[in-house]
Amino acid sequence: VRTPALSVHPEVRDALRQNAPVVALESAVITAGLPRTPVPATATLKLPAWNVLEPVNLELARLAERIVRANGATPATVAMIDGTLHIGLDADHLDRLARDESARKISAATIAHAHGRRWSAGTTVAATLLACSLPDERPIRVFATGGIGGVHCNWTERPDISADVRLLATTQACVVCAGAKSILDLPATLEALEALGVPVVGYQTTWFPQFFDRGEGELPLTCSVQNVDDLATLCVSHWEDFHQPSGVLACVPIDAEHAIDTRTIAAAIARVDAEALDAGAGGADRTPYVLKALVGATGGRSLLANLSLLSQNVEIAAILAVQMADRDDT
Ligand code: PSU
Ligand code: MN
Repeated sequence: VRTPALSVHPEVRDALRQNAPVVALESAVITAGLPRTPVPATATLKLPAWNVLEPVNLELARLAERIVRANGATPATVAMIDGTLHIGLDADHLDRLARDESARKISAATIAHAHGRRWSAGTTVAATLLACSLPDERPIRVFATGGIGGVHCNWTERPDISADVRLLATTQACVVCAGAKSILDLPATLEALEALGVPVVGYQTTWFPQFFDRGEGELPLTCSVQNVDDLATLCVSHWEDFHQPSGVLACVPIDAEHAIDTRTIAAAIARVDAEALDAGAGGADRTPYVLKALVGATGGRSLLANLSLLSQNVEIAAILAVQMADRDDT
């Protein structure tokens, strides 16, 4: 029997059919972005119903779904389970994926191969965006993540550009993030997005947020909105008025309390990134390696920052999805 390529969770399917709000969630953060172990220090974040005894990656995945629901939308966590691309996971899938040491990371270029091999894997922003367009009912228009992939540093010597950029250019979805990941060439990433027609919109900021850092005074943005209502208006105009095939990148700066000044971690980031390449962790393995090493190098602060910005982005994405669904009714 052939493994089905796609499985849309009945709850997600119903929500899509009824034009009810749905938020897509990526899962590379579950399989490769966060510790697969409990971390007692995460208790200080006082996240709702957070269980410090459970692995951080699993708790974050559960928390993201709770936040989406609490705001009146349906979560659609995307992941590959035994070769089938799932849009919406049940509790058992989520549990298995988070605990699976052999789970991989898949992007646009590797998804069909992983399907053929019946692998389980977390999906990057690229692969999750791909999934957003697949349901027969209607596409998913809102998606929350931590940071997107982009153009890596030293791209002139060693080109490394995430497929996230290409899928952002070709998918009509609003990706709510805290900027691009901290190890990238951010000016080059912004230029690539501009060239491809992806609006980069600051949420209550005129600066490009830099993941751990709020980015104030660094890279100016031409587009900014003060509230979710204006963000929804911009998205709808981008797609409906101007028929743009591209996504919208909504950038929410990390909260000031958990922000880490780029200058204090730039050296650590450069060091662990060089280490990653020396250790042969190139390609898709590069981010997971760097993020893990960075938690050690910052005494755990980068982990708290990551969890804080993720939950914030998910909340804004859920509110956005609800607003966009309300407009569809009219
Ligand atoms: N940013 C982070 N942590 C991550 C990622 C981004 O701070 O784990 C993941 C996202 O899933 C993103 C992916 O889509 O890394 C990009 O990977 P690559 O550069 O291999 O395309
Ligand atoms: Mn890459």
